Amino acid sequence: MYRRAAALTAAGLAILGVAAPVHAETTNVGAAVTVSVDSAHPGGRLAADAVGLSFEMRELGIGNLDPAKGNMTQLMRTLGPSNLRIGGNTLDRDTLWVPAGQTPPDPKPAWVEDIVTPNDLKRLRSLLDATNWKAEVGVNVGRWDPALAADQVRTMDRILGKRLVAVECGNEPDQWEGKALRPPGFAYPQYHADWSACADVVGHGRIAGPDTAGTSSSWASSLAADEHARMSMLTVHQYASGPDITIDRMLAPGQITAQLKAVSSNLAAATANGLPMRVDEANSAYSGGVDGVSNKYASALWVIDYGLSMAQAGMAGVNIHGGLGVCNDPIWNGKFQRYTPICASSKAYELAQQYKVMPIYYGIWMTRQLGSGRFLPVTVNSTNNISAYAVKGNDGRTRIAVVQKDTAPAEITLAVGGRDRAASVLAMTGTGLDQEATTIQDATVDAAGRFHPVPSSARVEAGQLTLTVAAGSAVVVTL
Ligand code: BDP
Repeated sequence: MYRRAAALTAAGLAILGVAAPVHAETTNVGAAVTVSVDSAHPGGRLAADAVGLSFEMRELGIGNLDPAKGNMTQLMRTLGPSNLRIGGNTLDRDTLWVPAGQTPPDPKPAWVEDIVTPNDLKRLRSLLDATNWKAEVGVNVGRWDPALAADQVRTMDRILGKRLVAVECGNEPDQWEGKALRPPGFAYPQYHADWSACADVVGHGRIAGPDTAGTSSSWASSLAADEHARMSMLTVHQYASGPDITIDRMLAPGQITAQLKAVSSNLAAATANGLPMRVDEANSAYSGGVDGVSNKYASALWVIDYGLSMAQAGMAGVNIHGGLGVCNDPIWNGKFQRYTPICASSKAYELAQQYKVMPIYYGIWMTRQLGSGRFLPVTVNSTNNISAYAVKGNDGRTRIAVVQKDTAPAEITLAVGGRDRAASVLAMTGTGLDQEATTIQDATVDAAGRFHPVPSSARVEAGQLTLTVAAGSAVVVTL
């Protein structure tokens, strides 16, 4: 397994542009890399909520996402306002909606594991208000009950109000047949009929779907063509790979290209039908993630590339999926969610909703530092495994992210043009791609969920800024 070749100094990098001495660790710096930013041709938008979170419906049913407890509120504030999607397998398989004033059936149907009530939505509303996030919430269509669905939607409108950006009609319908939620032969026409029944209840203009497990599923492009007038967003799910993923494969240059290719047909269908699109459930590996990969530092590098590449390709956003159980333990029904950005270090902490963050959380945080604006074309002049993104912010600042996945540090010159000016730099580093330790500017998220890494200063001179970027690291430069 690859290890970072050189330890970092406190600042995390040497800013050669201000004639800082090249420190010892940079002596094995590889070939020079130039990243050229074309400020004259702004392209597609980076939305402020482009990289959000996704959780299972069960988290509502078991009392999680509670702003009155623990540090979830602060962990969401630390990321900054975004999109919280609530659905997943537990939506259709396990979750029963129980209307206000009613008690759960006794005995409960055998399939019911979790019960969601209006009180759970009130708690969610408080969390969304406290953090300034918005939510997409699912309705159980796998086990369809029109009266319950209508009550849930009315209640969501009343309680979540403007915080509800979209309703999902069921999770991963393309797997319902395999999960025995539908009879053999369940195909798009049958699904379309089920979806229409849900849409009749939800109402027009704010349905996100179809939330297919198949990233390239034709059900998504068919639904966009058939139902765009009743939809607000096209959604599919995407995991970088399955249980066979390795760090090397996750960070290989072809990985993101393959993920972009997998969404391309549905993204084109969304665009052709005037719908924005989100990958509203995403992570490194389905079936709960892979120990040693999904829960290690390498995942933080992958998610920066993933989130920014998807947005640059025209996706409205992605939601990184997780579960609020004990880190690296089975979370529900014996299933792991090793890819989770947020989890508890013990059962006691889980119950107190006092969480720690995993490496991928830091990667999400880095993507969030690019803010909102328009992507600028970037050319990376190198054969190294380095990627770069630039955004002209709505605030006028230019922000550049560089993800350095090589095994040696690199001297990277950012050719940004323009007058001499100050810049600031945030560097994310780890002790090894296969280790958990992750820091940004040597800082970590504290127990309260607060995070205030202090940027390094740098300077653009003669249109250029040169950084020595550690092996296996990422930087965000703000001009
Ligand atoms: C997705 C499901 C989600 C699971 C995930 C996984 O929507 O509930 O947690 O797979 O397999 O398909 O980890």
